[in-house]
Amino acid sequence: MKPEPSIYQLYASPNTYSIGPHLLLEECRVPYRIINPKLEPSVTNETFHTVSPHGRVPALTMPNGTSIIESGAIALHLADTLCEMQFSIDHDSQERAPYLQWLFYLSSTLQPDVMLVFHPEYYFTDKAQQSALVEAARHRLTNVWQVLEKQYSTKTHRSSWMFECGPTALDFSLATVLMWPECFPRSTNAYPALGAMLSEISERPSFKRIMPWHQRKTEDLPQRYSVGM
Ligand SMILES: N[C@@H](CCC(=O)N[C@@H](CS)C(=O)NCC(=O)O)C(=O)O
Repeated sequence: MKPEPSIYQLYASPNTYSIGPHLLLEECRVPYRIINPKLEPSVTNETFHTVSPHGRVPALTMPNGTSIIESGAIALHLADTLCEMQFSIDHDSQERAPYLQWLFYLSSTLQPDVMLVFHPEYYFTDKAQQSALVEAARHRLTNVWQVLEKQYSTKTHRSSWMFECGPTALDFSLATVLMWPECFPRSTNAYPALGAMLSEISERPSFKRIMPWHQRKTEDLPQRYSVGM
């Protein structure tokens, strides 16, 4: 089926990197539709693979028909263009550069080792080699979590968010990974500032609305249609 380009359409699967962009669509209260594609390589879905060349989620098709992939880019774009920058940092703010830095840090420094923790089979068929790779990746994540914990615990303002202006695409993107205990070499209690940010996000109506689907407690897709659809 060809997707209708008249509203935001997020290709998403439960409990994946789709959560950050999904939260932002909910927060911004724009009409959107979730498409849950089959991710198995054996399933051919021409439309999905045109939008997402590697067949991965998330991918976003916008009302003007343009599509983008990469959770960080989708979150940044949604935060910049929707809700009057409510979940972004202004281009002329001194905090814009650190905001971009940390968004890229999540994609370029945190994500590669997260992927290794979940998918050692992409690299080795041998189980012992897979375990060693997971162990090594988790060990490398120790440093990353320490850096992020330090950043969230030593800021000069008192809120749980990275930036004083309130929650941004950065917090929503990071919260996704904070919900995956597999990525933590030690108990998540060792990261109280990150935990405080996650618990604040989990109080938000957007989180409560979408997470039952991501946690596979319901089959009902949390999505919002435009009036009359
Ligand atoms: N760098 C991409 C990673 C996307 C990604 O790997 N998504 C996973 C789910 S979290 C996926 O679709 N896996 C299916 C596959 O690789 O076939 C992003 O941040 O969006």
